[in-house]
Amino acid sequence: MTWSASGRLCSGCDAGNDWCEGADLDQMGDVDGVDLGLFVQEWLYWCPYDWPLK
Ligand SMILES: [Ca+2]
Repeated sequence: MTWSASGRLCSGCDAGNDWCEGADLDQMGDVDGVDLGLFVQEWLYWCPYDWPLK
């Protein structure tokens, strides 16, 4: 994975554009390696922490 070294994938994310349609997972205003890490982390869980399922 080299995404984190490539810098921002997208910027200008805010509540007005639904945080780049949900891609800006940490809602910091841009889509970068941090968001990719969060995405992978959630994807690896059997059940993501924000899902209401038990
Ligand atoms: Ca982000």
